[in-house]
Amino acid sequence: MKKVGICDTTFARYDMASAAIDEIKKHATNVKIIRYTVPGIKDLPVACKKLIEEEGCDIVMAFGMPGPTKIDKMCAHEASLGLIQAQLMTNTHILEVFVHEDEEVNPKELKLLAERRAREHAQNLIKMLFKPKKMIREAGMGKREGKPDVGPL
Ligand code: RDL
Ligand code: RDL
Ligand code: RDL
Repeated sequence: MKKVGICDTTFARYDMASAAIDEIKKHATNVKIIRYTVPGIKDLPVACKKLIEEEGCDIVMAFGMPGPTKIDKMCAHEASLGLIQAQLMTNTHILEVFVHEDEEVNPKELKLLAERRAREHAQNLIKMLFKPKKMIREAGMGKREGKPDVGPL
C-alpha cells in the first residue's frame, strides 16, 4: 500500500486537490491518501516534509495558485525553492502543481487549466509510483500539463 500526500492552500481559487484525488482513485486502488491544507504556498514546503517524515508518504503533490502581482511571483519562486529543498532533505518527490493566476485572462479558462493541470500531474504521479517504464516511453515527447502537449521536434 503506497501513501500519497496531498497538500494545498486556502489562497488558491480552485480546489485542485479534490480533482487530483479523484484522478488518483480512478487509476489506483492500492493507495492511501493523506491531505493537508495550509494558508498559502510558502506554507507548503514544511507541510510536505511533515507528510513525508511524520506520515510516511511515498510521494507528495503540492498545489498552489500564485497571484498575478510581483510579490506573488516572488512568493512562488521562494515556495518553489522550499519545495525543492524539502525534496532534497527527504530524498522524496514532491510534484509542484502551480497555476499562476495570470496564465489565463478568462476565469473560466483559468478554472479549466487548474482542473486539467491537477489531473494530468496526478496521472504523472501514478506513472512515477507504479509505471516508471511508461514514463520512460514518454521521455522527450514535449508533454505539458493542463495545456496541449507541444510534441517532439
Ligand atoms: O505563512 C503565511 C503566508 O505568508 C503564506 O501563506 C504565503 O504563501 C501567502 N501568500 C503571500 O503572502 C503572497 O504575497 C501567497 C501568495 N502571495 C500567493 O500568490 N499565493 C499563495 N500564497 O498561495
Ligand atoms: O513537479 C512538477 C512540475 O512542477 C515540474 O516538473 C516542473 O519542472 C514543470 N515545469 C514547469 O512547471 C514550468 O513552468 C517545467 C517548465 N516550466 C519548463 O520550462 N521545462 C520543464 N518543466 O521541463
Ligand atoms: O511555455 C508555455 C508554458 O510552458 C509556460 O507558461 C509554463 O511555465 C506553464 N506552467 C506553469 O507556469 C506552471 O507553474 C506549467 C506548469 N506549472 C506545469 O506544471 N506544467 C506545464 N506548464 O506544462
